[in-house]
Amino acid sequence: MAHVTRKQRDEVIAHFQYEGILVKECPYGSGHINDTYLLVFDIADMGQVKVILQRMNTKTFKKPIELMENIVGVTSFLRKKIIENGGDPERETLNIIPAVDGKPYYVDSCGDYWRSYKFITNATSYDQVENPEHFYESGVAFGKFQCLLADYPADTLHEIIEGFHDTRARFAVFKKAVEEDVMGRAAYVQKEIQFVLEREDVANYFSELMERGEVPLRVTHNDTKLNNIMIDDKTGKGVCVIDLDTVMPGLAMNDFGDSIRFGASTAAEDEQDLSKVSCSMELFELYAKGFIEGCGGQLTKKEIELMPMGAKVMTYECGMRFLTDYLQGDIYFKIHRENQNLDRCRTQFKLVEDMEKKWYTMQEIIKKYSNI
Ligand code: ADP
Ligand code: GN1
Ligand code: MG
Repeated sequence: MAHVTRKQRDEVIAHFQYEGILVKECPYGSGHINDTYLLVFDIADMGQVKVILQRMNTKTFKKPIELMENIVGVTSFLRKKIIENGGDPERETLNIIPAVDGKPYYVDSCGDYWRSYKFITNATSYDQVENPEHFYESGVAFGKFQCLLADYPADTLHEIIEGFHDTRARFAVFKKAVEEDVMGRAAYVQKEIQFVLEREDVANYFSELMERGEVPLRVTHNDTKLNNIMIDDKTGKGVCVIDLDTVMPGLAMNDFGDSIRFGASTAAEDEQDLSKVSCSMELFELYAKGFIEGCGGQLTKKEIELMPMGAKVMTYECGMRFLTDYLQGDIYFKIHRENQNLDRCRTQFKLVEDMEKKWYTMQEIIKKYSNI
């Protein structure tokens, strides 16, 4: 998408229901998809108030109006439940700030779609685990999120990205990207390509189980990385699950697995020194305990048993997506340096290999928690 200009941002800011004087504005966060800004307003009597402003990525989210319908639906549903449970709806779910015309988004004169949220204060989103307790708490919160949405009317949700975690379909897209090789990069990444091809069974695993009706579809988050949750600075608890773009019917094991892929890694997602990358069994166990507890008894025995597989499938899928994007010329995930998607792919494959080595341990850990 084209670079956001100053003039464009001024126009956008004037079209949301903001109060006070704008005193600060800067790019914010480390998401790979949307363009996120932090705005600070000075409001008489209230002091400084922060908000999040985002340009939605319409290359990724081709139906932004439907996307916002999903987010309005999910956040108002969560808001009701949070109030019923005596929680604070201003902090425990995203709060949309409407545009001046009352819509939950604004379309600017360039045709870009924007939305805005209240900033969740006194909380942090982490790119890597700094305190293991936070990771456990993020598991509890992502588990609870799924549990709260258990009776959400799934048929009212638009499928925002078709086949988002259909790993088998992503495998087919990957093979096509290798064949087309539009950037002439395939020759340099033969090892990585082979890594994917040798594991076609991993790509097919959940699709086959679903076809056999062995696991239920639930309303899931589908992008449960640690930086998509706000951890309360005081209590260390997961106060709010954010980045709701991909809330869709999905598999519990994938929500579990995507958190492991990102948070249980001992290194950053784009670490270049692969000797630093492994899947920590301590973090795996902490997260498993938190997630299973957070789900409050709703998971079936089979879903719990398949959690190690969720971790492997999500890590393999994500690595394959990074490699596909590298082959296609970095058109999906934002990059900040050359070969960043290739580096990201390599960390994922290192993690998959490490999980393969630790498979027995992962299964033993999950067994311990299968009766909570
Ligand atoms: P992306 O889809 O690009 O990952 P996110 O919605 O996750 O976009 O936002 C990017 C980052 O912005 C998050 O990781 C988080 O750090 C920050 N962020 C988003 N929404 C809020 C919010 N309501 N309050 C505080 N920080 C937020
Ligand atoms: C993207 O939006 P963000 O940065 O939280 C991606 C996820 C990937 C993740 C890899 C909509 O997440 O699927 O797992 O990058 N989101 C989308 O870090 O594709
Ligand atoms: Mg995000």
